[in-house]
Amino acid sequence: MNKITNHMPTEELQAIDAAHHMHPFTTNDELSQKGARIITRADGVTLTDSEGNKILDAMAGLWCVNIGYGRDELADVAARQMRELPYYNTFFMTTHVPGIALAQKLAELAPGDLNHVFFANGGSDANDTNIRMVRTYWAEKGQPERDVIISRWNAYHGSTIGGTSLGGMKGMHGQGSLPIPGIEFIDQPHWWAEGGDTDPEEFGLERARQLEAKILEVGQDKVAAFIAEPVQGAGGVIVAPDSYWPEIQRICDKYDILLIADEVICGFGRTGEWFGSEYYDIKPDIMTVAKGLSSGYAPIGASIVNDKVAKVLDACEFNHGYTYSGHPVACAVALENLRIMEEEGVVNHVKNVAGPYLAEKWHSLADHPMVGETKIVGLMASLALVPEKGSRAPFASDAGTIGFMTRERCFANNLIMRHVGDRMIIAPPLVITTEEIDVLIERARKSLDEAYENVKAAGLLVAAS
Ligand code: PXG
Repeated sequence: MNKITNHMPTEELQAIDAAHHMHPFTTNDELSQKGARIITRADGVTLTDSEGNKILDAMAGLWCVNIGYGRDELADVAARQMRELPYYNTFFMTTHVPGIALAQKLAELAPGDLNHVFFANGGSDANDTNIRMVRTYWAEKGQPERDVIISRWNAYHGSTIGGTSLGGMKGMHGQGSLPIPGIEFIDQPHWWAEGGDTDPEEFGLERARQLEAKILEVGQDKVAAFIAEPVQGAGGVIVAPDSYWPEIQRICDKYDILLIADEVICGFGRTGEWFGSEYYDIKPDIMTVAKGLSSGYAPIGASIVNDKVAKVLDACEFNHGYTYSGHPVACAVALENLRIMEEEGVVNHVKNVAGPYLAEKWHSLADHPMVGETKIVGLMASLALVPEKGSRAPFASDAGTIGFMTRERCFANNLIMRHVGDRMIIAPPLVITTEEIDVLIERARKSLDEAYENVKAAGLLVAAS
């Protein structure tokens, strides 16, 4: 068998990929017809594909390459750690230096008394850990019937059985007989799509109070926890009205419900604060982290737990763990990533430089004839595509048709901007410069213009009645 290299012709690589590689969230038969785009290298915010195209990655991979591609320091640390101690576990009364150091660093960075770290391999399995943690917490406190976790429709919490169950994506629940028992859902605070005639702040309160209603419906003595992303990422960068989070916090406090903040996307600077919980001034009992923890250079996730919950869990044997919980190489890489973020002031760059600059440019797209609202928090942003300026009516076509057409123009213009339904989203590397933001916006506008022409030509610029 020939060795597969970057130098093989694209079609050959695509054919082998199609024959053997099953892609996530993909209709693989369709992909094999089209051929996957092959990314061969990357540097800073720029990807290079097998045809030599230079693409601005405004999604930071999958919301994770926060310090940008091509940082040799991380490669060096990984190589050094692999030579010194490539693997040892943290079960059975052992530990190792990278695990100790990263746990301490996370306790220092995380707000309040979130001082205890349980490692996982990514966000999905960290959320599985959280399900077992909160249920074990209540069981240990003598309330084992307190096992219901409340989540939100259109949330994303991962792809494992637990992550999918916690997530509110109905298309995912349909595959695999999910959710598991004991998960309940309330509506998302998505004013643009679901707010009707209500004032946004009133709507935010109404959606938060659904949590209270759900607790009372299920019974306070049955509810273990509420889980939510500070800003819904994969759901379409949905930013809740300002009234929402304070009310959620009030309700969690009032009913003594554990609050799990899923910071897999919002954590590590994405919002311009270290954590989305700080941006919204919420006080979670557990935070889920992954992605930006290592800037995607190594797979790692964690549950960061406060003193109250850790005190109970530490007193029992928590029969849970992954072979690679606290993998030394992933821990070493994450530590180096955090060191660079601190040394280079990356969070400050998001808050005071790149964030405000992108916000101004992003909002300027609102004058486009096919753009409804524009939303941005830190360096995560979304815009609603609309058939009729000045109205929140969706397109008559199947949801996602126009978003997909727009994304295709972005691809053609060497910009990775994603669509969720008919909403376009970006989350670029946090180190993006103002010059690179100019290029991003220029390509986004060009792609919107071209998509608009295509949509008109196809007779699809029609609102649903
Ligand atoms: N929680 C949140 C909030 C996430 O965004 C996960 C958990 C799961 O993490 P892992 O590391 O197990 O994937 C995520 C992941 C997309 C997309 O298309 C988003 C994610 C993953 C894959 C695709 O937006 N988020």
